[in-house]
Amino acid sequence: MYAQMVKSEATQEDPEKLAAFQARIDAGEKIEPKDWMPEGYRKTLIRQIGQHAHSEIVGQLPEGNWITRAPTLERKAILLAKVQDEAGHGLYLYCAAETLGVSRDELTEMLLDGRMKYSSIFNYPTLNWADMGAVGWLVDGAAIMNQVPLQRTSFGPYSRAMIRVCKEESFHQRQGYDAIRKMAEGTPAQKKMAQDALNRMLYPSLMMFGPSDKDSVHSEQSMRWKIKMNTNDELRQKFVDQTVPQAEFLGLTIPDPKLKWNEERGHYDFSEPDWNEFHDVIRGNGPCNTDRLAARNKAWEDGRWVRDAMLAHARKKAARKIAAE
Ligand code: BYC
Repeated sequence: MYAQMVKSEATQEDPEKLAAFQARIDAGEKIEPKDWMPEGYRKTLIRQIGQHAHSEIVGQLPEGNWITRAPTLERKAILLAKVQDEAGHGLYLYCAAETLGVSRDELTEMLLDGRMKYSSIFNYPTLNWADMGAVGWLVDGAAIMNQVPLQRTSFGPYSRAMIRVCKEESFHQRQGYDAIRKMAEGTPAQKKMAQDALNRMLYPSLMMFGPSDKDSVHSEQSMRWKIKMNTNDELRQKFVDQTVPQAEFLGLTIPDPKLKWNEERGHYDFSEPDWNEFHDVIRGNGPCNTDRLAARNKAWEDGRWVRDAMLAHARKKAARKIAAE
């Protein structure tokens, strides 16, 4: 429906303006907030950037859950810094979305009442310390795989936000790999925990790339506009190809009996994710959807007095300034 709406808006827009806009995109120019843009382009960006920002914010919850239980002071400090970085990523992205004419409060309200999505991965629980390693290694690994090409996305503020996010995210991925490596090289019980975390996290991480290309609603138009630089399946394949040798180095087994190097394709063959599970999770029925939204709603309500106080202060300050003039 959304894709149809974007298309029908495009047909009502001035064809000359649309052609000139597409020519700028094709020439690799960046589109800036004050430039003319098709309404569908603006809406698609608000959806994707907003969803991405929400993912960063909700994504703090599964890891935040382990800060007080980190096994050493060093791991605690690293995890704390990482979770704070995710909050920062959310803010860069909300700022980029705001340049398109939507406020952060509006976006937040759409997240809280379920009108906007966030990444499916954050609806899975983090059960033990090995999961912290797996999140950094696999979840941040999948996120970077998606975000590195987005540094070249056509919308200037989004592209610039991605450049900063990717710098920090590569540290996140490495800290995760280091944490899981310690477990994989530890006692048999620790190695078992690392394998179990990989078993549970791999497929939800593969789902982060979105539905298969044949079912992706937005890919075609978004790629034409360079809002997306690759298809979902291209990035998923790249991620599998990168992850297999990393798992081998750890002495862990990829939980897929069909995994096999395909000489002809020059890629690994692997089993498709369970798309029923994926759709179920994005419809709100994953293991943690209710908890995640309840936590974000509570944080929003708990922070209301701070927002009210700051607004009251800003209004008083403005009134004093006017009175003094
Ligand atoms: N989860 O047409 P498609 C992080 C939805 S956070 C939920 O292929 P599109 C981190 C999609 O929205 C990293 N929903 O869509 C943070 C659409 O539904 P609507 C987050 C999904 O947009 C903290 C429908 O399915 N990264 O790194 O062309 C701690 C059809 O899909 C998902 C980003 O957000 C999903 N996995 O492509 C640690 C990257 N997949 O909106 C780490 C930016 C699809 O029509 N986003 N849907 O109702 C993108 O690159 C694209 O939006 C996607 C999907 C590749 C995700």
